[in-house]
Amino acid sequence: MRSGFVPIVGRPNVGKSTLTNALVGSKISIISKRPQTTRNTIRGVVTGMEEGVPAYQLVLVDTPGIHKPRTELGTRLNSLVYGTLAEADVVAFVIDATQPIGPGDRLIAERLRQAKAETVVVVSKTDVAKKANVVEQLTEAAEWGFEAYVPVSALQGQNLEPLVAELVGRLPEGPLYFDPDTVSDQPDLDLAAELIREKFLDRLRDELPHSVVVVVDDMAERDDELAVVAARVIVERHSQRGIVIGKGGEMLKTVGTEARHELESLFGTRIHLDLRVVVEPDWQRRPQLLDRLGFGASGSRSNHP
Ligand SMILES: Nc1nc2c(ncn2[C@@H]2O[C@H](COP(=O)(O)OP(=O)(O)OP(=O)(O)O)[C@@H](O)[C@H]2O)c(=O)[nH]1
Ligand SMILES: [Mg+2]
Repeated sequence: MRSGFVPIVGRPNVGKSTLTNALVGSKISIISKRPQTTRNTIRGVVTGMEEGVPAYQLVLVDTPGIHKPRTELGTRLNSLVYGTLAEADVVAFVIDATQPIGPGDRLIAERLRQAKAETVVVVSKTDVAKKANVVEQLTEAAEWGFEAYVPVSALQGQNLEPLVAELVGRLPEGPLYFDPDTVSDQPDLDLAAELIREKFLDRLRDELPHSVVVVVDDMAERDDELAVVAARVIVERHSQRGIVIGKGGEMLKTVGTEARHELESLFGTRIHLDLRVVVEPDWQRRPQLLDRLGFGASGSRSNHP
């Protein structure tokens, strides 16, 4: 059978995580309208079956958007992405049909050429882009000379089959890396932390979303019907703590309720969500603290290294 690793790379906000979830058919990676949402490499597994037997296995690797870093965290995230190219069998390079191709895209294209990775360019968000713009993007991107170009709408699930065919066709012969029923190798605690962070991203403004990191310290079943999830919401400054908690605790309550509902449907049990807001001054810039939060200088991130 054909199998292999497929990093999904591109600028922030182009729709990499939405595409990963659409291909996997399950929400394994969080989404927001803000750039720099994803902060980890998240593996999503797509196993194609034929007559009850695995015919191929794509191990997709959702990655953080490659950007000009302003903090130590940003630098680490970019190198995390470039690190995934070393284990890539094929790369899916996502560009956004609603935005002109810019220097950020060209830089990534250049890095992919240097890495000599077989690359399929994905033009995303075709549901909202004008047809003429999609054609323009395809024509301009074609100058990069990569292996294939596929327009898709991840949100509406359009044209995903041709994309899968292009990726699978370029995989080498290989083993079944994951059980066919597996959709992701992400630990439950990490997924829970991300889902909580997603709810903050929806509600917070300006630079604040970038200042928040969530760590789930414990998830314990109290009985058959209730699990207790204890999470720390870490911010960079005392003033931010106030905003995250909100007037009379309103913000924390709203976000907590939204997160709880999603965790309950994910884990199929009632959840008691215990959120604590903690200040770790300038955590995005402090190497040792980043290590402790699981953003290692290299390798994949885990809240529980
Ligand atoms: N209309 C439309 N919107 C999309 C599509 N794919 C993604 N989006 C939107 O684009 C925004 C960014 O999507 P993400 O999937 O979080 O983008 P990303 O590339 O993973 O972003 P980072 O993790 O920040 O690098 C969200 O508001 C999505 O709803 C699509 O196919 N159509
Ligand atoms: Mg993402």
